[in-house]
Amino acid sequence: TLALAAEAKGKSDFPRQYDINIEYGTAGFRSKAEHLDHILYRMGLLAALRSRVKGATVGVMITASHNPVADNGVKIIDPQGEMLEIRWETIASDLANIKDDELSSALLQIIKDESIDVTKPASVFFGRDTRPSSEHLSNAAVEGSKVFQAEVKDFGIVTTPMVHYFVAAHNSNNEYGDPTIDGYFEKLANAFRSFREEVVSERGPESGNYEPKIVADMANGVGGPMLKKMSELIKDLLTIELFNTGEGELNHESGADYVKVRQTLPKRVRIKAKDRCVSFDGDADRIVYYYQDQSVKFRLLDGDRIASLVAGYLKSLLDIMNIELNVGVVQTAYANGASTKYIKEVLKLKVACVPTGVKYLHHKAQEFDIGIYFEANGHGTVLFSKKTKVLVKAAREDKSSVFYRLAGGKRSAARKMLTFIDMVNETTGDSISDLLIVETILHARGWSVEDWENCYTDLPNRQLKVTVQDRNVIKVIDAECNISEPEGLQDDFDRLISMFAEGRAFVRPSGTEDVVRVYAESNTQANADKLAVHIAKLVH
Ligand code: NG1
Ligand code: ZN
Repeated sequence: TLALAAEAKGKSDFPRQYDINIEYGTAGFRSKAEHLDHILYRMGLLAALRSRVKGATVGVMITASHNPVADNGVKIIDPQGEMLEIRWETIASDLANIKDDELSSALLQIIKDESIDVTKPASVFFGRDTRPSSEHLSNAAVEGSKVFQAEVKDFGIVTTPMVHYFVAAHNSNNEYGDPTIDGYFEKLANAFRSFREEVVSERGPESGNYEPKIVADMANGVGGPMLKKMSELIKDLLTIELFNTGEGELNHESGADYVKVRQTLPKRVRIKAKDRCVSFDGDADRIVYYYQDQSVKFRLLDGDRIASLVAGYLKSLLDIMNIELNVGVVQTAYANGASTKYIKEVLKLKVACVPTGVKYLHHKAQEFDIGIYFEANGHGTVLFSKKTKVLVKAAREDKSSVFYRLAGGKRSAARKMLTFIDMVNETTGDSISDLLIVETILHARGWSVEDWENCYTDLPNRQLKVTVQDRNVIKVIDAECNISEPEGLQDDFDRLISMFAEGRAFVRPSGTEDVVRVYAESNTQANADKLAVHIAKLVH
């Protein structure tokens, strides 16, 4: 009867009006907002089933991240705050694309296939970004979950990583943190403060080249109000000057994606040379750093830089503690070749390369004791295994008197590492958490943004988008570094690439937009641009 009721309500209130096929992609469903009513309703239904399968709370986030304001999207968050299991992505896509009068039978089929006991309780957390369409779409999803008798908690306008956090914290019986908006801010702010106190008690208030001030572009998204809240909690430690906080159009000429892809300053920010700047994306799960040097040249410090900074610092703490762990950095083909080289050759850490999409990075990072994953676009976080947490806790209690001084340093490094872990949103990339992490490390190192940049020199690179008839005729292999279809195209690429010094290039169909993405890098910007244009022509 539940399935029949769901079908009736779907037909009457959230009919499938557009005969467009839509797939659960890199980050859930993304489309024009007006095409999504029935998708959201059905995802509300599905989330309630998913919750019953797992016997735990799941999350639903309504956002299209960095995409234009007219778009929207939805993704389901699994109980530990991770992305929906890949097998269920197919279930979600199938449910999204059926006709209205097939809904009841499709739901019954899922219930049967997954042996779901519909009499069991279900619980779903909701969050949404600031898009004008988000409230309506969120209501559609809430309706779906309610029809399937789930207990619903709507957090309203929050960042994507906050919803991941709420779900994980709630399902951990609050061990991971308090599953509330205040709980989230307190956890991160307290860790930021404790870390600072540890460093200051060790070496005094002196902080070298580090300036406790940043300029922040919020892309007119949810980051605006949320970072403002964080900034009030830590204002004695860090001054944050906020721009694009919601007065203008979402993601328009601003935000992490705009800055990263165009390699330029966002509009409507006021900065001076050498100011340390950040941009968030629309739902605040990405962050990039940048500054303008003395010659007014734009300098970007992207996700690869953050990964190398974090990896280098955590390794230095492990060295002090004298703990051997399997530490690795997970990247995608978009990672700048210079960063990969630096991590392997200077930091002497492992690097793994996986296909685009947080789920792949996250899973791979779980294979390490400390797995640092970042997409070049600034989405990433750090994962710590149980073993790591146990060993570091033991190091904190090390009272060996023979090497008392040594043990003191070890204990302090262990305290720092544990506080650091508290500052990290281990469920997914989180602009606010990542910002606190970077600021903490720069302060601990006594580094300016230029000192940070001096670790290595990026290879000039260029990204382009190409519109083609059907982007899915391109089939990629080797973590998207090569293509297998259309046949022969990779050979053409290889011939072209070999003509460019330090040349590297690849293409892949986007999972969130109807385009083929082109990436190229080479020894000079002119060469990178040229290589990208030539590759784009071959795809066209
Ligand atoms: P697609 O459109 O599949 O390239 C983009 C980003 C991903 C990820 C998703 C989700 C690039 C090149 N791609 O995916 O890394 O962040 O959006 O938002 O930045
Ligand atoms: Zn995002």
